[in-house]
Amino acid sequence: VQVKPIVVSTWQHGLAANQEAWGILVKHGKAIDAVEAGVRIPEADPDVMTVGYGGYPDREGNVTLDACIMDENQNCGSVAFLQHIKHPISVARLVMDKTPHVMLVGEGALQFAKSQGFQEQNLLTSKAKKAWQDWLVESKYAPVINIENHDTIGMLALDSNGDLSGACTTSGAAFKMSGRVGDSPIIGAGLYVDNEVGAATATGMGELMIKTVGCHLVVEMMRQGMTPTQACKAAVERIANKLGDYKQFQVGFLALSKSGEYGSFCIQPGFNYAVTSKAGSQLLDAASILK
Ligand code: SD4
Repeated sequence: VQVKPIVVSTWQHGLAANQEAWGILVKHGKAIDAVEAGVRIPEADPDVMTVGYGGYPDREGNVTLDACIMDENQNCGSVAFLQHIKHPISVARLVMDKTPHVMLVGEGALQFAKSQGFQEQNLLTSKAKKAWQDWLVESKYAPVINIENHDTIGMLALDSNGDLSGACTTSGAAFKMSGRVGDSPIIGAGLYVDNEVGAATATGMGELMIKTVGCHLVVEMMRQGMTPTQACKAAVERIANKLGDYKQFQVGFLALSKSGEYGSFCIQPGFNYAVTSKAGSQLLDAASILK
């Protein structure tokens, strides 16, 4: 059975994002173009409160965005702590395509975006502002993350040429400390692609993915012969065994192999992911440690 092209992405909002990516893949477009176009859908959607426009702000009320992208040649681009720009993934793409660097952050990332023609805009919707004001009533300044607020989109695609790429974009943990950067813009933590082996992306409490370089770990486990599901499970177990009381947290990994096999694993039940191929689209529940 010919599995390629295929695209997978995290959470329910992945369905609409995959649809956009699929429009490119089905016309024999490149995986890198598909993943960029795909994740722009939730970035622009004000009802997706954890990515791009409409994302929850930090505890000062500022929406700060993290994103990265990686192609089949190990090229990558990333932005972190970027404000006022609706499509951080496209800025990350231009960091990859047009600069000698991998990461730009904060004011420098914003200046670069503006130099490339991106317009500054207010990303804080009234709905997100209200949620922040509600949070402020009890504001606890401990860096604790609600599992409900972990809805980053990570997308992985295998194109008809057999090439893999990935993209990841988020407004990060809701009501995070100002300046906090999660795993999503960190190559190897929130996203990793190796065109010989496979690709992985992550969602959940980013600090845990950074501490384990989680997505790189998943890809390297696949290199050693694990299936995508086995590799995701091994990475989740690494986190669970080493990093404290895992029952308090959610992390989920999603992986796609060079042959088009996909799999996922998480700590808490409730993480789902979207798969789109010639067979159609479906939303699947990830297997979890806790039941
Ligand atoms: C972060 N991993 O900033 C992101 C949040 C997330 O689904 O995944 N949300 O830690």
